[in-house]
Parts: sequence; C-alpha cells; structure tokens
Amino acid sequence: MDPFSTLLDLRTGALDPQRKVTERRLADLDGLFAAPVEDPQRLAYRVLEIPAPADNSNLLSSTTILEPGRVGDEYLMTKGHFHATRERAEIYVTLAGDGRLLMATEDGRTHVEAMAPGTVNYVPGWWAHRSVNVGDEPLVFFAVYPGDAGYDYGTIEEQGFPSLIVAGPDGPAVVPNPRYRGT
Ligand code: M6P
Ligand code: ZN
Repeated sequence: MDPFSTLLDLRTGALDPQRKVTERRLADLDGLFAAPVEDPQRLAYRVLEIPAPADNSNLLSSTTILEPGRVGDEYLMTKGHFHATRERAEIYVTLAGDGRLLMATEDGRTHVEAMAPGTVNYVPGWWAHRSVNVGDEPLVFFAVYPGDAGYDYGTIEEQGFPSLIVAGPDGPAVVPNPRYRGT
C-alpha cells in the first residue's frame, strides 16, 4: 500500500478525510448499565477510524468521542473489550474532556487511570479496556492498536467489569460491580 496522511483536529478529534464511522446509541449498550435506559436513541459515542489492513504488519487508529451523561449513577462509557488476540496492546491519547480508563484482567484485577487532555495511557496486552466520561463535556481520545488485535466483546457482555465507576457524593468513585460474573 502507499503512504497516506489524515488531519486530526486536536480539539474535536475529527478526522479529515473521515472514513469509517461507528455510532453507538444507548440501545447498543443494552444491559451494560444496572439502571434501565430511558432514551435508547440517545447517542453515546462515535468511533472515527483510519482504516488499514487488519494484520500484524499494520496499525489501526481511531478517534472516540464519548458524550457526557449518566444512566442511573453510572456515567456514559464505551462497551469495553478484550482484544481477540489477547496479548495485543493499545495506546490512548486524550484530546479533550475528563475521563477514566477502566481496565481489568480475566482473573478479576482492576486498574483505573485518569484521562485528561495530553494523557497518554498505555494498555498492555491481556487487559480489557473501557473509557468512562466523568465530566460535563465530550471525552475525546485517539487510540492506536495493532491491526490484528481484534475485538472480544462477548467476555465483557457475559461477565461485566469487576469494578464500576459511579457518581458518588464526592465525585467519581470506583466501586465493586455487584453484577460481575467473572472468576
Ligand atoms: C477506542 C479503541 C477502539 C474502540 C473504541 C470504542 O477508540 O479501543 O478500538 O472501538 O475505543 O470502544 P469499544 O469498541 O469497546 O466500544
Ligand atoms: Zn482495544
């Protein structure tokens, strides 16, 4: 393939040219939150991708724009996934907003990192990752990952994350997930 360039707006995360766009509405996150979703058509986040061949010679990258808001006491968040090829790592660069990067291993360990403009988060292989918008503005971050990382959403859909990030009296709080079904 030939080299190419994309313009990334460092404030909004917009890509020019914009190629593949995935929209997730609350209806697509059904069952993720403990509380019922009242507005299923509401936009939760958009993923703008820079396509490349999905093999281990290439890198995929994307902007995620995650809206602010809550369902019950849980903040809007991404579905979250393990990589189908478990050992594949990922880098997040936050451009805007206030977030938390919630990570978990399959044996139930949790790790949380802050996301703020300029933060570079390193997600090692074997760690599932979900971003959570704890602020009042869109959380915007750019991610880079190996082309053959792949997505395993099923494990998280079945087991959930061991921990949740909820709105507490003193702001965002990490609490055990009572619905966690992992080991
Ligand atoms: C980041 C990357 C993408 C991912 C997106 C949304 O941009 O990790 O690969 O698709 O976040 O997360 P999810 O796929 O879990 O909904
Ligand atoms: Zn990933």
